[in-house]
Amino acid sequence: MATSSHSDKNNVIVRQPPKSFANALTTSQFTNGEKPDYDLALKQHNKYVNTFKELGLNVIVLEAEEEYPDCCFVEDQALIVDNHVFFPIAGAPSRRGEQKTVVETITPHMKSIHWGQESGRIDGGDVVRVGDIFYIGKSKRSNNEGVSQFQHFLTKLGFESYVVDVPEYSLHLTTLCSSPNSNLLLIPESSKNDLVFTNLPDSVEIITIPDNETYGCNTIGIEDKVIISEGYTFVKKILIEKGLEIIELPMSEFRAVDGSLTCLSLFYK
Ligand code: CIR
Repeated sequence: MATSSHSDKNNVIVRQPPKSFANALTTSQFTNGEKPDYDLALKQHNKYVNTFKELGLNVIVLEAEEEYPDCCFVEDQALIVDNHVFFPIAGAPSRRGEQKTVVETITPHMKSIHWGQESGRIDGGDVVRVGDIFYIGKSKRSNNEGVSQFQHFLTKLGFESYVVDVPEYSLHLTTLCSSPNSNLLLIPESSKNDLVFTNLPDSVEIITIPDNETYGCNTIGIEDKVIISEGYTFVKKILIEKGLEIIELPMSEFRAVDGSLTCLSLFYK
């Protein structure tokens, strides 16, 4: 989800992993450094795409770009808020060239277009929307200038936003948490004190997830359904108890390179 509201997900842009996927950037936050398997990643990606089709979304599949091993993580290349877009300068220099095709695809559908300026850095993975409040991660991939440019964009659109310091052990803010609907926020137990969500409304319940399911904290909410990563039993059980319908997807190959469910998609109305 990152920046779109739960009911605004009519169209989704995804990109298939390239054959060079084994060279994607990774801090091995969730693994022991194993390389991802391209064939399995493609199968997992196809399931991801089919899920959106089955949910009735219009799915736009971009072609893989071999020179960009991380190109399937389209979330990082555009911040779409109610069909207004902010194109950031991505934090990782090796990923900046991925943006061109994303820009060409999205631009015709947007009400307004805004560009990140030097020396600002921010990735889509740094942003979590909780209802109508935006939390912006100050992470390995963002800097104060990038965060403040995006906040300016949000302020002009009438949204409140707050900065959250992302701990060193994590890549992005979305790597650690998500808001599967406007009233829930999933956070791993040991990150609870590290992540400060200023002015979180009382209506939002924080669900603390055991640390061995940290990767499972990244989810995608679409209306009353939630897509979660396969194998996270606590996350699954608690979201079912909250009355949500769960769709589980295998994500092992994306997890190997620090990629979560939200990283693979960009939604717009
Ligand atoms: C990277 O390091 O940039 C990719 N391997 C993973 C990007 C994950 N994207 C995200 O959290 N939005």
